[in-house]
Amino acid sequence: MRIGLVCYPTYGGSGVVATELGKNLARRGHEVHFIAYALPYRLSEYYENVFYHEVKVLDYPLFEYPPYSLALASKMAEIARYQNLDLFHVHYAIPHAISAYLAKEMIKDHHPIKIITTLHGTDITLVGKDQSFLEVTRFSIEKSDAVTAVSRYLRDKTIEFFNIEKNIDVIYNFIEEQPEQRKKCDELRQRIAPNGEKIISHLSNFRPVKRVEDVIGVAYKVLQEMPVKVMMIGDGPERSKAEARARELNIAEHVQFLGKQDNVYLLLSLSDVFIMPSSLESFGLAALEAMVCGIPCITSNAGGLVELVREGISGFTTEVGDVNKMAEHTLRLLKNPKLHIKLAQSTREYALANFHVDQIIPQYIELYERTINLNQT
Ligand code: GMT
Repeated sequence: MRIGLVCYPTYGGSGVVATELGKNLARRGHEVHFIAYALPYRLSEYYENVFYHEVKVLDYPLFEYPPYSLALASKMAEIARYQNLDLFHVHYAIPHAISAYLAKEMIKDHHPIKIITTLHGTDITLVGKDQSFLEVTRFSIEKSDAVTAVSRYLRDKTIEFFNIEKNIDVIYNFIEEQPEQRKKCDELRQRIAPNGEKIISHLSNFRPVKRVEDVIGVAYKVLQEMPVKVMMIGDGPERSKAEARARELNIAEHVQFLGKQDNVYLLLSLSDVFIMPSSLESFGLAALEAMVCGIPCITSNAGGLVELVREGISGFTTEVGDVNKMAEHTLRLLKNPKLHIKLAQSTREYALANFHVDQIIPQYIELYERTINLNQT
């Protein structure tokens, strides 16, 4: 198949899923054309069967808001025609699904093409639900030839918010087995925790939904009982507040804000516990990435996280904002090596058994084939 993949190319779960999906499809012999405003950040090398098409928006003084959606639609139509695409697979509904619809309409007489939209979370739960985007989100979902959501939670919320009758397939986020990083880890671990402290980590884009201050709250409570080091990986609008909170609590010397990092698997592999206290999470890819490194996760029970974290097997969940309980679970794991070893193993096994790339990619391929064979609507 020849597939046009559209995504946000910067740091963020939806872009990571789209990029890894594209690379895996290409490895299986499909031709993949990424269409985005910048090179997706996990696509920096050459991959056979993978092509990248950059969307440029004309900068003209009249445009207070340069119309990216239109430039994208135009590029999508061009690539579909000249690269003979079979389908568009757009990640994150806004504005990608409506640009896809426009592109499809533009070329339908000479190059009919199908649209698959994958909903990732905030495109529905925050942005798409906003009055300013509600109608266009509903319309673009209805007009997609197939729609997927990354959890049952997200599927159900989408149907409820938008009163949608169309079928939405649930296809979970996926991971690949990570090579053993022990040697590199030992050296780096020594630098981060020179006195043999345990390491707690968090990885996100530091948006308000991530509740990064709760991670600092957990660290504070844990530090009352034992020495730990905390790695805060990523960057975003809430970072300064979290840094200030760590200073206020007088724990700044134990908390390192590492900013955006490329090799997240290496950093996650160093940790003993991963914390994700989000107020909303349609799936929680970062937690899955920690799991495959054998790191037990303490997360909130928001949204799709309960479909990912299996109590006592891959970690523990708590109510959103229950910092005390999160600290309790963290301490229990950090103070009990037997329990920690058991969970580290079951976490990894559970992640690989349920979310391995070889299980998930065929679900997308099957959906592509089914959608391409649908009668033209
Ligand atoms: O988590 C973010 O803020 C980034 C966001 C995105 O769209 O890039 O992530 C969403 O998609 C990921 C991949 O499907 C999911 O694993 C995340 O749970 C989801 N984030 C939220 O729902 C907040």
